[in-house]
Amino acid sequence: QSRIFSGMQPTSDSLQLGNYLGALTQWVALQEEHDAIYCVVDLHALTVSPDPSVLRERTRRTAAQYLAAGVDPDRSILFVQSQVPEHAELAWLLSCHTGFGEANRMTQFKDKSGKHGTEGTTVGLFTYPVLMAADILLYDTTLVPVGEDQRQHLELTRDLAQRLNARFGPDTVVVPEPHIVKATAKIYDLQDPTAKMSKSAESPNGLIELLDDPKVVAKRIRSAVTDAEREIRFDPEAKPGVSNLLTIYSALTGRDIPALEADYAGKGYGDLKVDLANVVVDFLTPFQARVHGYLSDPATLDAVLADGADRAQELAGGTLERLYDRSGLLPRR
Ligand code: AQP
Repeated sequence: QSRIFSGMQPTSDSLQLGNYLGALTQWVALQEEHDAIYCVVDLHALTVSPDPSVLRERTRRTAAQYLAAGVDPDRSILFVQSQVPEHAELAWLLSCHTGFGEANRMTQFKDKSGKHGTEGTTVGLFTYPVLMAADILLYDTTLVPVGEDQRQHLELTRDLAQRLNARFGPDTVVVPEPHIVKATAKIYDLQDPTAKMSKSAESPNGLIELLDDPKVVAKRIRSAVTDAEREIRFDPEAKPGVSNLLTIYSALTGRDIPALEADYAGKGYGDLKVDLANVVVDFLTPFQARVHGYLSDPATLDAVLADGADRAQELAGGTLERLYDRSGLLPRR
């Protein structure tokens, strides 16, 4: 039996379509067959200095979106990272096994700190991948469903796991595998279809947020950047904009790409965009109603999360104890 772990940062009021298609839909599918643990990684969100009351609200909103997407707290463990202190504790231990140069090679850090240069950034942003490794290794995770942008962080997690096993014995931690579904591994920005869609994109025009007004979403899809040809064909190299629209269409309807190409033979980009806008709005409308339902009862939502934290902590505590022991830390009694 595989053990699944994954998380997302509460860095925005809403998740975006890339988070949903790249990760969240896989989470929901995987919980059917496996033991799954899903986390709102609020400690990670601290790396971008959020306003405290905004962070709290976004943490609940993120959890509500997991539930609305179909994460089932009776089947999976659903919790908030900061409520299980073992995450931060293991991150310290792992940081003592991570090479500075190794951490320095993480491209996401370069992208995210780039604008301000390393002088204007925090140590937390730099060590973010170490905390992520702790999240995963704490639960003896075998599979981590993520989008393509997390592949390098997963590699670091695997390297750290192998290092611990070489140092402290082969059964010290489980070495996890990424679970990246190729078709939806990277959803692109509608205005810049060579850049990944991101919650914290500089311009919102290329972004589809799950909690956006459906009218705004439809307009953004209709204004998506395509190319100067007329043919609706899946070719990510030559036609990144059209290919991205086809990917989204296919993922939300379950219709495969060749079938969509056949449906749109002889039709124009405008037809594709109008139909896709309808598909996305039909998905978002009931999704948003479910999210608002969960958010209208924060006490129940908090109780679900607290219960998840209790269950997660039981597993995390055992792993941390094992690692502390093998590291030579003196037990309290
Ligand atoms: N565009 C994308 N296509 C496919 N998968 C994606 N993911 C993110 N963007 C896309 C996947 O969603 C999960 C979210 O992880 P995260 O919250 O830790 O943040 P991230 O990867 O940095 O995603 P964002 O949306 O771009 O957030 P910000 O702007 O806060 O950095 C991961 O599994 C990721 O692979």
